[in-house]
Amino acid sequence: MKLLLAAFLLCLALTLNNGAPANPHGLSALGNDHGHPHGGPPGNDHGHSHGGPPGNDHGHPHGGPPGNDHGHPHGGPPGNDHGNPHCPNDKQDHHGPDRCDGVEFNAITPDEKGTTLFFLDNFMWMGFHGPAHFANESFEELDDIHHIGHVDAAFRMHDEENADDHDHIYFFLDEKVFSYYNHTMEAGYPKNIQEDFPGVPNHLDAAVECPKGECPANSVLFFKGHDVYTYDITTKTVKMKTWAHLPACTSAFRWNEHYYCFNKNNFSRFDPQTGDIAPGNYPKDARNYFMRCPNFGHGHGNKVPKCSDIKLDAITTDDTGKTYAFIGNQYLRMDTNRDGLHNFPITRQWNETINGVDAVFSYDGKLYMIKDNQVYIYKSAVPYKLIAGYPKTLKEELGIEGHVDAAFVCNGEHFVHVIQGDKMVKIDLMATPRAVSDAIPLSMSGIDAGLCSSEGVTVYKGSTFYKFASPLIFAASRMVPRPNPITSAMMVCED
Ligand SMILES: [Ca+2]
Ligand SMILES: [Ca+2]
Repeated sequence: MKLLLAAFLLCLALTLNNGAPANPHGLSALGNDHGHPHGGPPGNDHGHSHGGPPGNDHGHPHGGPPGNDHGHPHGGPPGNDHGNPHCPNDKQDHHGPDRCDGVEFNAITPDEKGTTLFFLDNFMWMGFHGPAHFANESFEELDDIHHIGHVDAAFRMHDEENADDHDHIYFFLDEKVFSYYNHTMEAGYPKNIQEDFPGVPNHLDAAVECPKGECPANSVLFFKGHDVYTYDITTKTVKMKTWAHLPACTSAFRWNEHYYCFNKNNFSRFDPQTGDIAPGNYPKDARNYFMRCPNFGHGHGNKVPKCSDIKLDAITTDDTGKTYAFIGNQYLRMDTNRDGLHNFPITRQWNETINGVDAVFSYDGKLYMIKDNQVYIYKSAVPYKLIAGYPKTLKEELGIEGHVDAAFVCNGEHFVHVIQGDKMVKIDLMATPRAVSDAIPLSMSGIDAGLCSSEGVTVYKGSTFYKFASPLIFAASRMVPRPNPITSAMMVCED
């Protein structure tokens, strides 16, 4: 009896581990997505050499799925995500397929909560690790109504102006389209594809959303062989192109603003406007990145940093609402938690800042990056382009000298607050020449980064942050408030 109980507890522990997001191996400066997967999404690879062996884009080994999309805390051993054959009640006992065998998915899409769904025949995986389930346990009508047994293509609608459709998951089966929200099918579905998406063919191979900013307009890319139908959601018009240079996508997936075309068990990162494959050694085996498989993934043994070891260099929110944190030669988009956090080399977006940054602020559609005594100004649009004539010196551009710890501009203001040691100076960005209008002694020093938003000022110091209602209150504060710890919900780190 005692033995049985012990066996049960062991199974329970293993099951819990299996349920945790993938993780473990790699990580990088900013860490991994909530602790988990490591290292690397397949994104990074531009062929730059920032050190490290091939395949390693951060100078760290990585590998592993791009992050945790469940928002679970992570943990769990690297490797085997298919459960434990010794546990009688393990969910995978229905003998579903094993994605570590090297499968060709039928479709891949995030759901409305940011969990990535992988479809194969009538099975579905939720997240980057864990067992397969029957797809009709989650999307009942796909099978009950249609009895087709597989999904041709799927995507998550991005249409913020249309709340009735935004974040809905669309599935394509033969000539039909299904729309789901929160795993519930919308009234009126399924429809014929042409009824909902005029000009888009039946029997699709793959589909992926492409929001405005990444495509010229909010769009969906539909793939059929090498033909790509770019469907404009607003005008309901289609443009067809043939991308013979890209493998025929049997599923397509947008993750952290990057686009992945899957073919067999491999994937290639591509440009959604041209179909050009990103630099790097594509195609790559999905098992090294998008799932946790024994003997796959790089960098086994590498650790996600502890949140208590995190130290930001800079943070800013640009005019489009994207929040970037910078650590070393890496950056992290902090407003994309829902779909998993992941860090990338800074040079991927800002070519010239190869040695990292000291402070970054956003003003008037531009990103100002300060490193040593240089100021780099980029237009805030992807791809970020250095404005001609930059970098310039701090003295020339802002009228100041010395090391800059942090800098921020509050919404709608034309003053930048620059923190240098234990003082904060205010500079009018509309004045020529630029000159310090105010220098205020601060009650705290050693600040690493600062951000101003509608919620006030947040300053980061080591692994903690402090909030103040406004720059004035921050400047006037004679008492250092209680620090808040940086957590794995904000950064790629382990609590
Ligand atoms: Ca497909
Ligand atoms: Ca700094």
